Amino acid sequence: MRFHILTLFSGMFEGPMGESIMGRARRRGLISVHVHDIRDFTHDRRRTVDDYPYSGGPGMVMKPEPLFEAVETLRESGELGEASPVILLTPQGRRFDQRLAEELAEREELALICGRYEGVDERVREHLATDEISIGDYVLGGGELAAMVVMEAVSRLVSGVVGSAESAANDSFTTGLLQHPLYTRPSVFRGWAAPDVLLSGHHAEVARWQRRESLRRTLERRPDLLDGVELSAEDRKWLREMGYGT
Ligand code: 6GU
Repeated sequence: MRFHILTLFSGMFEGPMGESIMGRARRRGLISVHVHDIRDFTHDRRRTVDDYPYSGGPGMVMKPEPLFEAVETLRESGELGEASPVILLTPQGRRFDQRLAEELAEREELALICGRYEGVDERVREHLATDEISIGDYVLGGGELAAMVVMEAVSRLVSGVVGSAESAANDSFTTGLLQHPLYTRPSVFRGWAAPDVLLSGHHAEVARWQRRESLRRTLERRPDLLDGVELSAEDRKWLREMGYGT
């Protein structure tokens, strides 16, 4: 998976994209992150990337020319495929979730435009971006952190990036349920014992416990998610016992 980032703040990507999952995936050649400074696509002495809104009012608007030129330069040089999505990160975009991460992970390459200031000239949305994404209902100073969120969530779904296929498949949200509680050694910590079943070595019983606890946690914290989950007869029985649907 190749990511192209268009940003005014390249430095923001240096730390986070070099560590942990992303750093390891990059070193192993499973993903690559190419950060492009939008200012490099200006031509005036001041390297102007923003201007006043025609409508008046507060704040500045990102000018269209450097963004168009950046994307067109990448496309013409072959760095960015003609059909690769160009995603504008904006609070007005489609809400990012695991389903969208899975859709994006099927692509070979994504370009992410990080909006800054009060916004981006509308012609960028209309004629340059192919998609718009928001990472949630709150306001960030710009799209940089949102782009990193998208990149990390998508990268985890790229084959080989996360340790085992199983650990990605069992994620909260991939199953549609929140994850069950996890325990590690010591089996008793400050008098608080891990559930006996987990130490039993009885795999089928452990799997049933995990499923039941996933259901319990989802019911307690995110009952809205249960609507989208396929439930077995046993799942339904457990949920009834927990007071769901009664
Ligand atoms: Cl993508 N950008 C900004 N500026 N704020 C956001 C966002 C994006 N997603 C949620 N809030």
